[in-house]
Order: sequence, then structure tokens, then C-alpha cells
Amino acid sequence: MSKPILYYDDVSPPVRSVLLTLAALDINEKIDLKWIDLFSAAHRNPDYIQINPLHTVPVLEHDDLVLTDSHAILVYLCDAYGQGTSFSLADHKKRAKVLNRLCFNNSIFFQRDAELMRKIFRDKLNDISAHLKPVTEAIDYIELYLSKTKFIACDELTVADFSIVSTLSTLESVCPIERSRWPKVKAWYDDLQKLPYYRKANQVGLDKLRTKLRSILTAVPEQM
Ligand SMILES: N[C@@H](CCC(=O)N[C@@H](CS)C(=O)NCC(=O)O)C(=O)O
Repeated sequence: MSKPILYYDDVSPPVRSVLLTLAALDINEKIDLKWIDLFSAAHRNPDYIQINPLHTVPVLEHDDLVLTDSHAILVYLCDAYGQGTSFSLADHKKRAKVLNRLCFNNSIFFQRDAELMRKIFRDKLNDISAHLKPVTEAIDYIELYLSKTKFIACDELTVADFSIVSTLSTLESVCPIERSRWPKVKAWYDDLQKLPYYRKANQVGLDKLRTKLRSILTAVPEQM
């Protein structure tokens, strides 16, 4: 069996959720990385479209298995490499809880983030303050989730946390996470940022994205 290949660009939140998972499972050496430069439109290259007709990153290719969605990749990585670790999804109820939050990220939270990013990068909107309601509302949902469990899906860290934190940290670039409105989200986010692999797996790519955002937006919070 060959090594899996991750097609990636770490400016992308779904990619960063996969990088966090690789680091958490301590399997970076087991995966080959191929950079697909989104800002140079490498994802539109015909060779890449052959791999992923949706022209998105991340993609994980493992022999005849080609996964074109981060949420499916996270579950696959837990199944293939997470047995015996706290990231295992072998328990049916835990698996369902994690999947439920991954679906929330895929269908609601990341979609709202992506819509905002399209307004900035595609429509060149330099003041997005009038367009924040869908994302602040989604963060309200996360505050409610975190009033029931310590982490996003249950009382321990799972890949659902990586999925949500990669989106949340991206949104923080344009929408500061205020403790007064979202105390539980803020405390959870602070804890996630303390993970030893957080900086390399999430912050480095995020900083690249923020540099791009700063070149377009008139107001990007400086303190992050
Ligand atoms: N549901 C997908 C979304 C992936 C996605 O939309 N990636 C963006 C970057 S954040 C992308 O590659 N966009 C390029 C395009 O749509 O052409 C996932 O979770 O993997």
C-alpha cells in the first residue's frame, strides 16, 4: 500500500482541520503533502480537476480511495490511524455525535464562513460589517453546544473540535470572539490554542490568509 497523499493549501480552514488531525494522531510522517496554491488557481489545473472535479482542497488520495471532503477525511483518519487513541470513533454513540457536529460545520458554519470570504475575495467588499449576522448566529449555536458538553461533540477532544476551530479561527479575522457574548466559545477556543500542535497546524496557514485579508479589508482586528 502506498502512502496517502494530502492535497492541501493551509490558508483553507478544512485543510487546517486535517492538519490538526494529522498532528493529533502523530501521523505527519505517514502522509505525503502536495501543495495546491489556491491564490494561484492551482486547483483549476486540469490535472487537479481529474483528481477532484469539485476543484476544492483538501483531498486525500490513498490508493484507489479519493476523499474530496475534509469531514470524510477526518473520519477516515480516525478509523485508519486512531484505534486505541482518544480520537477513535469506534464507539457508535460517540461516532454519531462527532458526525453530527461535522455535518454542522459542513452545512452551516463553514458555508457561512465561505460566503463571507467570497464577498471579500471575489466581490472585493472591503467593509463586511453588514454581513456578519449569519456567522454570529452560528457562533451562538456553538455557545449552546458548549453549554452541554466540555468540547464540541462530547466531553473529550475529538476531530469535531478541529473542524470547528479551523472555521472559527478564520472568522475571528473579521469577527472578534467576544467573551461577553460567547464566554464558553472563548474559553474553549483559548484551550484549543494551547494544544502543542495548534500553532504549526492551524495558526501558520491562518496567518497567511490574514495577510491576504489585510490587503483587501479596511478593518481586520490587529490583536490576533
Ligand atoms: N466541504 C469541503 C469544502 C472545501 C472547500 O470549499 N475548500 C475551499 C478552500 S477553503 C476551496 O478549495 N475552494 C476552491 C474552489 O471552490 O474552487 C471540505 O470540507 O473539504
